Amino acid sequence: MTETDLVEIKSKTDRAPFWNLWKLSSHRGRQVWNFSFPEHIQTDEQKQAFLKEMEYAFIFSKKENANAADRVLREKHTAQIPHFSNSTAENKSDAARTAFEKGARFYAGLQQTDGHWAGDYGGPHFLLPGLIVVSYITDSPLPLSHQTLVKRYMLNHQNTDGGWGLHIEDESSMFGTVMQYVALRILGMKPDAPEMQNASNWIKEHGGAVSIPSWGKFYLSVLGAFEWEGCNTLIPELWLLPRNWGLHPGNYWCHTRMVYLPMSYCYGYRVKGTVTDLVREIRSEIYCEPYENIRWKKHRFHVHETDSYVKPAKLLKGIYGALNVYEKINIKALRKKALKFVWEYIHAEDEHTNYINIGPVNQVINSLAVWHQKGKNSEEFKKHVERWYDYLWVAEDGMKMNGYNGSQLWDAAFASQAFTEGGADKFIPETLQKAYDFIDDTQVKEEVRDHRKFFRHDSVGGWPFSTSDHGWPITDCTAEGLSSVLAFHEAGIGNKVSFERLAKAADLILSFQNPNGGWASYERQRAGKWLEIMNPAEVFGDIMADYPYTECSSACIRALCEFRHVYPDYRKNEINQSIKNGIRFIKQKQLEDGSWLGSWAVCFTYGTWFGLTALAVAGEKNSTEAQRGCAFLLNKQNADGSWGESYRSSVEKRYIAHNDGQIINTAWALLGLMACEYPAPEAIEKGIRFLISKQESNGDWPQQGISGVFNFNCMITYTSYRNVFPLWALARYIKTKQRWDKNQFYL
Ligand code: LAN
Repeated sequence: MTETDLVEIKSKTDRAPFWNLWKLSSHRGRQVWNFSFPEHIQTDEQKQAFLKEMEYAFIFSKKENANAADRVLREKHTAQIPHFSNSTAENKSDAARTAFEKGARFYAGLQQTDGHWAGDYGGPHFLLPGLIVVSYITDSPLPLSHQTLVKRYMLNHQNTDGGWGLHIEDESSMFGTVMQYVALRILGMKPDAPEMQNASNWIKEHGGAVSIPSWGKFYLSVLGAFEWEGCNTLIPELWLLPRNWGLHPGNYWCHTRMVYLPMSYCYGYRVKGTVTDLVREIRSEIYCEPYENIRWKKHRFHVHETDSYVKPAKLLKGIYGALNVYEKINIKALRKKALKFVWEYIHAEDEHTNYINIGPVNQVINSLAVWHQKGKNSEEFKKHVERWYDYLWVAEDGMKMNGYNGSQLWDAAFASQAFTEGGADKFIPETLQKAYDFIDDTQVKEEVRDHRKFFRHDSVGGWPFSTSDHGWPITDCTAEGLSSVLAFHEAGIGNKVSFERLAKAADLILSFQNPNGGWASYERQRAGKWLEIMNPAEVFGDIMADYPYTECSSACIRALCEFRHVYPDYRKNEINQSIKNGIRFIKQKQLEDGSWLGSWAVCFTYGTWFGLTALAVAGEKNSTEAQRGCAFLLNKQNADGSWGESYRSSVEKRYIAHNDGQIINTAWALLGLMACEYPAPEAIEKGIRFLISKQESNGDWPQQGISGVFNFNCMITYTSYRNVFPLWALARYIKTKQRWDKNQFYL
């Protein structure tokens, strides 16, 4: 099908009736998309024909912009929102106020009945195929309605060269391409379909799937389309090392730990699905030579250059060499003991998180381990499968797998702070009350069982990134949760979160701090940077340990400052000292040019907003560091008042401008400048004018480039950022302008 054919079909199909058959249910943050056929569709043939038609309603062109705008949800929920043209008010604060109110009302329209904001959290291309592979091995296919949209999503995101990247904006890579190819075959695409031909040409022209990175080798091995022999060992015995050895997996970053866990299970048992006819066909389609002739061992370290972000250290090769030898002689009793512990741990993580698991990768691989251990009909496996649906998201580009079970708490906390700062309680009080209730409900209230045994930091008092059922607390999510509750209380909204619970949050934040003053993401840093030489995942950077980050540290410092402001006597000396050490860390992380590198969003505007915010709340607005940070930002402003960074900034760790001004980067830069009360009214007003000019008539903002990132190389969608951050910047501008009008400049 050519591009013009697609456009024609698109305009012929009225999408809304199809989109509306997908309904999102929300309960305490749990988001699940449900589909039902219209009543008149009864027979299997009718259903199949109907799904074919539905697929057309999800055709999406990534040519101009690979980022969908979350329209399936948004159009349904905001259909009633009136459209107004942008304010042409002469008075700048009136224009900003109108834009804020319009934007806040729009965003309020998206709030779910349980108080949270649901949204697209897709982006990576290696998650969904992993699920499809596991659903195939375990003979637990998704419903046909879901399969149709999954297939459509993958086809929509195919690059013109026939491949797929690590994420939606990326150039084609072996990992992305082979994984989508295999998933599409499982979903029924025939190898002679033009899309599949293009994909297999890409794979073959690049030397075949033998050079897929290690995580791809893993998925193909369990499927039976790669041999375990071609994988470096995922030795389960590491779990038996003495706990205080750096190499013990209990010291790894929790995401790496929790992915390695079920991977080591599958490796230990050499889990492999039935080699079906389809698997045999796939074997013959993704390699350049006959499957039987492949010398697997040779390919253990073979990674195509398109995929090689982190080159394996020589030492790693040496260590693997030794471990691979051990693998031949592995001591049975030790292996048995290690696998017993691994299984116990998998089960504990399942229980701790109500089968959601910490993330999308271990959710799926745990499912496989549970299927292997307990069988398809076990309660445990069924509970796993139920949670697959918590990760699936429907947007106008089809069905994707979210990078987490959602960003519920995170989005609610930011929205609440933007709303309270702008005084939105005056016109949407119920929205704020419901957000408060959601945040109240989401705070962790109980410790998980055996948390020390399973290497968990304390949880009580913390906030997770998503839902209370998920429950892993995070440093900065705890901080944003605390800050938002304090902001609500100051605005006179809600009173259910008691002083004791706020103090517990502050306690937890204190306990998360590292000796160097900084905060990592989920835990204190447990291993040094040296552990990166053990990084076996070639596509991700800084994955082995949890390092202190500017963003996490800034959020914690701010929450502690705000807490101290309301409760000055609680653990006074410790909090003062903690803030001081935190600020020292923030200053240390500042780069030569005055900026801060962002690790969890794109990129220097994000990091610098956090760096500046920490300094500002700790009373260092006029420090040289703050001045240098602000000067950096001013230096990067575009002529139209905007800021804009390409995702390549994160990958290359240097400022790379986007072709267009980006709403989200602009908002972050403005928030940073205004947090420091930087006396640059013209620059700030120009930025604000840019934000207002981009606002759509219903109060939404357009979805531009992808804005989230992890491990520096993989991008992830934050659909809420385009609403929440401009709103927050407008709110702050309204206050700033009032000060300026009274001639109250900081300097
Ligand atoms: C997230 C999402 C939230 C994010 C913030 C809270 C925004 C950040 O400030 C700290 C780091 C954190 C918690 C974070 C870490 C990495 C995650 C968990 C993700 C980006 C969501 C998905 C990603 C996870 C690692 C994806 C699975 C891939 C692997 C390499 C395991």
